[in-house]
Amino acid sequence: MLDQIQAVKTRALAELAAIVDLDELETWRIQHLGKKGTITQLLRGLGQLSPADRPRVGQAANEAKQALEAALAARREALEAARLAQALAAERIDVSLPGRSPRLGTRHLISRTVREICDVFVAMGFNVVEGPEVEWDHYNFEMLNIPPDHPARDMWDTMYIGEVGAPMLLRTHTSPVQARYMETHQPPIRIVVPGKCYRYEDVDATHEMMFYQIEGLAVDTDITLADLKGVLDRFARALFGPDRKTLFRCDYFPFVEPGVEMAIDCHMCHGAGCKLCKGTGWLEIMGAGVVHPKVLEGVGYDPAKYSGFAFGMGP
Ligand code: 2NM
Repeated sequence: MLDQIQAVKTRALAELAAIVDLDELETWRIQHLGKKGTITQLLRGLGQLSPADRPRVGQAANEAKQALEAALAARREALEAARLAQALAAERIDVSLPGRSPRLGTRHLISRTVREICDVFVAMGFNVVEGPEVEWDHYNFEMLNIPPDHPARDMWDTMYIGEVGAPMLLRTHTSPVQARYMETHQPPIRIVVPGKCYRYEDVDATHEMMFYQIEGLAVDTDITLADLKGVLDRFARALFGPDRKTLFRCDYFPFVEPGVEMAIDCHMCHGAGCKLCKGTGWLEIMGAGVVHPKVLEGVGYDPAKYSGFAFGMGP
């Protein structure tokens, strides 16, 4: 019996020495020290011994049990320490590593063009002004010399959104902002007005119901068509290159008199005529004109004292 105890102890300790993880360790514990474990079985067998042998064998069995328990505790401590060390090594974070840089977007092509155009006018002393996209018919049309039954209303396919005491709409151009600005400011005025505009359109690859416009307005004493031509010619050369030629032809807009369209010489064929300029050598880039005296009167300016020019283009 003593030999048997010694053999169980030796084998158990040898097995223990080979154990490298905590799950195996638990299996080992159940196998030797559990309810049906080897040592437990030996202790149970003591009852069958003679009273003379029992104390000596009992003591040996208890010593073996304590030796295994002590060895188990030591092994568990060592394995837990090893597991912690491994986890610390694996989860180690180098806080000195550079961060992953976020993917940056870019400014939209239209936004960039709007800014570029506004910057040219800002350099000539204009201020950038913005206003509401939902407007009264009053500011979008009536203040701009376009009364309710005026045939020029056909020029814009207007999206009316209802009546709130008076008809409301989505602005068809940014001109109502100029009207509002003139109502609340006195000349001299130099402003550019970028923003979204809305017209009822058949949507296709090149037409949307929402589009951008940039309009401009200068009002002062002694403003003439020559000022319009000088400023817009300077603008065209700043945006499209110093060699650009400009051409002004008659056009009609109800809020100006005279009205003009401005063209630049085609950058593809340099005026020779090509597909882009439809053989004309010129590209129309904006409408403009001398502000109609009725518009000036409507905002409370004396047309005998003040005059102005205005223009509008799509970015
Ligand atoms: C254009 C063409 C011609 C224009 C006129 C005004 C205002 F409010 F001063 F009367 N703002 N914008 C104007 C004139 C706009 O766009 C093609």
